Amino acid sequence: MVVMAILSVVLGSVVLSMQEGSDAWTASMESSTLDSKTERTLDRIVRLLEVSSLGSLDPDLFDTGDLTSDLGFREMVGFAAGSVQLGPERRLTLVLAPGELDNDLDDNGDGLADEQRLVLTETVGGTPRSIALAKGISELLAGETANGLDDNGNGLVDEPGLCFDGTGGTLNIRLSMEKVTSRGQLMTRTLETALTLE
Ligand SMILES: [Ca+2]
Ligand SMILES: [Ca+2]
Ligand SMILES: [Ca+2]
Ligand SMILES: [Ca+2]
Repeated sequence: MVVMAILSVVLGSVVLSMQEGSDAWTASMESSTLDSKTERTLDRIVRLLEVSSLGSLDPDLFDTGDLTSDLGFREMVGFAAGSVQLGPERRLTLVLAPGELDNDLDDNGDGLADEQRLVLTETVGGTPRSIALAKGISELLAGETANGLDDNGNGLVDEPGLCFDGTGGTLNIRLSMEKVTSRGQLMTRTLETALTLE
């Protein structure tokens, strides 16, 4: 009896520690998946914008305190007759995920409230074509709530989960992405970078 009891305690703790090890492994996998997804998304945005003309951006963006999550831009494709030639109009925008309404609730049942998608639209010959570049972008940048205040102290008020703002010839890009872990916890990653454009 005593041996059985000891054995079951020992086995129980082995099972428990295996379970804990497996949970820790899952959590670290989920964390690094979100890390790389956020990095990839920011990298994709940078690659689109770094070849774009500063003059093709809305100049208001470079006013203090102005920001957008709906950015129009045009790629520099070459030089002709002493001037820069620009490619077709492109636009990066955030749109609510399918099945989501803007109501602070999770309408489509993926565990995220009002999550956004990043969409790239290119207009060639008057015909716009859109593709979704990323899913799971937070409605607001990490640390912000919609209250007219700068809660996360970055100088921007109620900024969206992807936002662009400018200073001089530099475009700041900030991105928060989120997911729900297998244990039901909300996980968020934020990255930012600054691009100097010509
Ligand atoms: Ca919603
Ligand atoms: Ca949702
Ligand atoms: Ca802020
Ligand atoms: Ca706020």
